[in-house]
This record gives sequence, structure tokens and C-alpha cells, in this order.
Amino acid sequence: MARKIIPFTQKAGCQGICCEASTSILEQAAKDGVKTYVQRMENMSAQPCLFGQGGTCCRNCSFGPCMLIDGVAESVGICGATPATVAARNFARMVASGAAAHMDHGRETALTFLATAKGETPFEIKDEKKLHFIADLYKVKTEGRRKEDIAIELGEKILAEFGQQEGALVMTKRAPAKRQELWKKQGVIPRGVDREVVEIMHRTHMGTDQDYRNLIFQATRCAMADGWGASMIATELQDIMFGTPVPLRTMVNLGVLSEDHVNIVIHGHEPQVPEAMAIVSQEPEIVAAAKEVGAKGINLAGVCCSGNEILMRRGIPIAGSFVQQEVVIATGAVEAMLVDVQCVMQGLANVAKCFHTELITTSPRAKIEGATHIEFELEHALETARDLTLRAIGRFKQRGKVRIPDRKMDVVAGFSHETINYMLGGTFRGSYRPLNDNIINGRIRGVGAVVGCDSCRVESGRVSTTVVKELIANNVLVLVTGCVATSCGREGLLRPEAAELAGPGLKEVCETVGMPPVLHMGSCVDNSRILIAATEIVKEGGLGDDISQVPAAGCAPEWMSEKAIAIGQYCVASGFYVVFGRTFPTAGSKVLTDFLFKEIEELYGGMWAVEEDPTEMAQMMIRHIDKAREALGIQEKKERVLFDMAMRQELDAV
Ligand code: MSK
Repeated sequence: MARKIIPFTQKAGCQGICCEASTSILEQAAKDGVKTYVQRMENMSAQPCLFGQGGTCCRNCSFGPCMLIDGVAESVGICGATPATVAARNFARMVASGAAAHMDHGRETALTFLATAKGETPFEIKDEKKLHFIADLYKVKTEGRRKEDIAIELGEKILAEFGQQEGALVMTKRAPAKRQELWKKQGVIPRGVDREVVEIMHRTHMGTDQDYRNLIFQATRCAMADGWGASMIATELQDIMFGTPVPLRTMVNLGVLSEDHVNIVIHGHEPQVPEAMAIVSQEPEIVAAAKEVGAKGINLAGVCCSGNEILMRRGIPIAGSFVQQEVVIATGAVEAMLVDVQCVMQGLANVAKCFHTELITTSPRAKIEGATHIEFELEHALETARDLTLRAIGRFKQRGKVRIPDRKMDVVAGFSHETINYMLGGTFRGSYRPLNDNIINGRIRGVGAVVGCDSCRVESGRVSTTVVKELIANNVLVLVTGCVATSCGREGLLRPEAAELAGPGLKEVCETVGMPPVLHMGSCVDNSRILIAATEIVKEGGLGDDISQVPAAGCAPEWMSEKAIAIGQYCVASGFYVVFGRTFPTAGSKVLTDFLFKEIEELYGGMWAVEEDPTEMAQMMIRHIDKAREALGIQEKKERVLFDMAMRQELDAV
């Protein structure tokens, strides 16, 4: 039966519908009996369970589930566990799961890197400068050595960190000295990558760690092993192999699908399959095969962070964000959707069945009933990519009616922290100095990192973009990653023209440099780029000697995954104020929530907050930024000369 789709423009009850392009497809899909997340949400018999949502439902042993009500005397589990203990265990397990996702991603990247160094993959060592930089960090000798030999030794050292039992993860040494001291004092420097997840799972077993502070301590150490460990490893090794991103123009939204090409959509997180597909998709034999079936060629497009990886490095367009994944197939224009790990809805299999689309899983760690499984093996990367492409070509003639909305938007992406360095500092004298100076003189009020998912539970995409617009209007330079970046792209916020929406100071800087006020820094693992950017700001000087002193704040307005919790916790441990949208997973325990929202600041200089209203989310970040400015004594606007390109060139010539 056809169901009513509520247009996103109607304020009440507009959960999940993210843009007009998606609305039209979802309406048609509903009429055709295609079941997407919209119907599944309508079919949910009840609102989310309050005990589960607030973190006070314990199902860690078979006495329970014990559902605890905070503040009610005697409301403890059969074992005596308090709401704070239960909520802390559940929170820690979310951190463990989220961090594990990035850790497995980092491990796969390290294995690919090692195989690439040994000449066993079609990939190469593209960024030698970064190879040398990371090799130096790991004390791998570089002088007079072949890049492959450096990479083999580096890859082995990095892989060993995953099973390391004692010591400290090397990447943590990149943080400002004061931050490292604080971590040492708190004891949260991760000893190994995998060890910290295992220890959470042990501590949260029935009858083990029953002190909420001690549980959060381990959750923090584990989150650190994600942000300053596995995620950073993934980002840096991917950059070395596939290229460090530089600004480029491309497109986002459903309109990037092509009526006259074979459309192959790549969804998930790890960049190996997308990179291999990008290599083969333009091979003359492949293009000829596509033409034989009446298509003009192959059109690759991304969804979620697989999309962000190839958007950042190759300019391949993104068809949709997390919430749009089923909508992409429901256009009827997709011959194959390739999925690997994380954020892939099981519902895709049923949507694909309603069309000619073949849904193909490529990772041995993630299969879906009803999908074809073709394992992607590194040693046969290009052969597998050709096979996948030919399968998609084979489906082209089975296309039925195609409905590709005429909606796509220009974006400028590719802002690695190195790019920010060059872009603001000049090609020949890369530096964060101009950024710091503009923060000090008040043209830029501060930096806001708006990251994470888009959610079916809110007005999808719109919550995040409202936060972003409010921030830039108040002269806050915004850094985005993940699906928030796609939402911003759809709304035109990733174009230099978006400077029109910025406050006068930020607008002036953007226009001088020719950059958007919202900088796309990549995928979920690339939140590590934000940690490094914050560190560079500290190292440049003038804005304190620790990340917690920088006028900056983070936000995940539409978070939904456990990865977001792990990311939030490593950001708090790094000194950031972090605002999450709609709901917080410890809300059922006042004691624990007070600890995470207040007391934890005394330990790490960062803390959590939650807020439903997007404008208020932005205002909370702005108030925090202003507080940091006040503490630095830079709240008064000081006039400084803004260096334009000609002036910088003059300086370089000196
Ligand atoms: S994909 S974790 S929905 S950002 Fe990285 Fe998007 Fe969130 Fe997945």
C-alpha cells in the first residue's frame, strides 16, 4: 500500500527526509511498493526504549535485562549495579565497537600498505614526502633508501602496534607537548590498538569494573587508540598510497547519476575497492564493453565514506549520504552497488530486488542475505574490479524506468591539513600563521568541527546544515567530514560562493584566499586530520599551548553510529568541547552524565554536551569559542593586515 511521504519542508514530523531530490524518489518508491527506511520507521511499533536510549538497561548477564530508573531508591540491577555503572558500561561498549570499526579499517590499510610496498597490489607509494614524515615519526631510516624499503619497514612497525601490549602508540607523540603530559598524568595513552578494545569488553563483563569513573577512564584510553591510533594510521597510510588530497571541484547529490552511462555506486568505508574501480573504469576495453550494451561508458559515484575517500582524492562525485543510500538505488539508474563495511543498511537488499540493481558485498567481514558476495582480494584487485564492472555492464539492458532527479551541486573538497597549510600560508611558505593571525585579530572567531552522520530520526541533513550556517554567519570557520560533508555539499555550502553566507570577517578571509567557509576534510577516519589541524594551530603559536585553549569546538548534530561516540570521546580527551544532537546515550544516569558533561573537563580540558535545537547547538559552540578567546585575551577585535597572494609572494621573494 502506498504510504504518505511527509515533505521535508513541513516542520512537524519530517523525520528522515533529507532533500527535495530524495523526497520525489521516496514518494514514487512508496507508490511502487518499494519499502525503504521511511516505511520501516512507520512500521516501528513503539518509540525507542527509554532505558535503552538513556543507557540504563543492562543485559550483560542472564539475570536481566535489568532496566534501572535513575534517582529511584533501590533501582539497581540484581547484582547491585547502579544506573551510573550500567550506563558507563554501555557507553564504554559503544566506544569499543566504534573504535573497533576504525581499528579494523586501520589494520586493513596497514596490510594493504605493506602489500603495496612489496609490489603485490596495483597501488603505489604516491606521496613520498608524507612517507618520509611518517617514517621519521616511527624512527625508520629514510636516507639513501628506496621508498619501497622504507614503506616495508614502516608498514611492519605500524602493523605491530595493533597487537602491541605495552608502551605508547607512536602517533600520540604528534600532539602538543602539554597535551601529551596531561595524557601521561591521566594514564590514557593507549598501549596498543586492539588491547584497549579487549580490555573494555573484559571490564564490562558481569562483575568486573563497577566504578563509572574507572570505566570511562578505559573508554577514554580506547577512544584514544582510535583517534590518535587507528584512524590516524588509516588516514596517513591512505594518503601515502592514494595521494594526499588537494582542493578539487566535483559534484554531490542524486543528479550525479547518469542516464546514458552504466552507474556503479560504491558504498561503505575502505578505499581499496573504490580505488581499484577508479583505475579500471576508464580502461578502453571496459569502456568498449559498456558501449556494446548501448551505454556511453562507466559512471562511478560514491555513498557515505567510500564516496568521501574517492571524492577527496579523485573528484569522483557522491550520489548520496547515509540516509540516501536506498534512495540512490530507487532512482532505477544503478546497475551495481558495491558495499564493504560500516553504515550499510540491510534494507538495501530488498530495495535492490525491486530494481535491476545487483547489490554486491566485497568484504569477508560483512555479508548481506540476498546480496551477491564477491570477495575483493588485494592480489587480484584489478581483475576483481574488472569482473565487478563487467557484471554491472551486463545489467544495463535490464534497466526499467529511470528517475534521476535534476539535482546536483558543485562542491570544492580535498582539504587535508596540509592543504590548509599551503592554502592559507602560500605554496612556498606553508604555515598556519595566517589562520592563527586571523583568529587572533578576530576576523575568524574560531574553528568549528561539524562531523558525523545524517540521521533518519531528525530532519535529515537539515539539522547539520543549520548548525553550519549559524556558525559561519558568526565568523566561525567550519571543518566537516563524513555524511555532514555531503549534507553541506547538497546545500551549496562547500563552494567559495557560500562565503556570502558568512559573517564579514570570515567572508573577507574566504574571498581573499578563494576558499569556501566550510572545508571538507574527508571521511570518518579523517577526523584525525582535525586533530592534526588543531595541533598545528597550537604549534604555530599565539593561541595557547594546548588544544583545549584554541577557540574551537566540535559537534555531531545527527550522530547515529557507535563510531560517533568513539570519535566524540577522543575529541573530549584531546581537549575539545563536543556537542551531540538529539539524544545522549548516558542520559538515563544523572551521575554519569554530570561526570561527562562537567567533571571530565577538569581531567581533559574538554567535555560533552547535548542539545536538540540546531541553532542552540551552534550558539553553545560559539559561547565556548568566546570563552576560549576571553581566556587568551583576544576577545577584543584587533586590526591586522590580511596578507593577500601578492603580498605573500612579495614576502616569499625576500
Ligand atoms: S559514513 S558513521 S553515517 S558519517 Fe562514515 Fe556517514 Fe556516520 Fe557512517
